[in-house]
Amino acid sequence: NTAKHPGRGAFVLFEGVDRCGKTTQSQRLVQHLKGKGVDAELWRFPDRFTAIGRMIDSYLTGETDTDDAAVHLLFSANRWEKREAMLAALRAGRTLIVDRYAYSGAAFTAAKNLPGLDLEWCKAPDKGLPAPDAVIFLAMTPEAAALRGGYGNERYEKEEMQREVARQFHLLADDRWQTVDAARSVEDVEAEVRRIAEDAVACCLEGAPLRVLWA
Ligand code: 2DT
Repeated sequence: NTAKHPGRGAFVLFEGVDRCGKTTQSQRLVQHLKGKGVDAELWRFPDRFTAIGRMIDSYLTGETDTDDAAVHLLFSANRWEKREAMLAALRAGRTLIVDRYAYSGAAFTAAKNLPGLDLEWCKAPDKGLPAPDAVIFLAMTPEAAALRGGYGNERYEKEEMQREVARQFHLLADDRWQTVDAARSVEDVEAEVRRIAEDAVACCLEGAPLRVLWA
């Protein structure tokens, strides 16, 4: 009985290297879904507006230097502190379109190639967080991304780092992962994004269970 059990919202995640179009596509997707009557909301990680998020922001802008392991755990804690609100929104039937999450968390730290901080170590603190129903990986080479107006001034916005991040992302691809060629027009990418998101919304309405990372 759909009236009594309206189903839950979907958790649709965008991942990809810097400048691949995540922010544009996630914003457009929310507008599109709303236009179709879906209760949809845009979230992004890091959420720089919590106390933990302000520490992360100050690290990213270069204002402070933080130990790599410690800052990795801050990024993870920044997801854990949003977990209850995320679960409540999904249960209330709200679809969350999320710009970066634990896949960025693992890929960026692992990309530093530091002793002890391998991909398994990087994934560990996020184990048990709500898992996305679909990961839309906007695939683009760091070279092509760099041509899109260049990188900004934040800590990780360098081509060499982005190349290593892309390599780590490929190691993280799982059964939720859908690769979308992002080196096309905004409209072409958007058409594919809409199809993936609408599928996820439909599955969740029908009661697809919410999973946890990294299962
Ligand atoms: P934005 O440019 O999207 O605000 O990202 N990052 C992100 C990590 O290193 N770990 C994480 O867990 C997350 C979510 C990616 C800011 C930068 O922070 C990186 C780019």
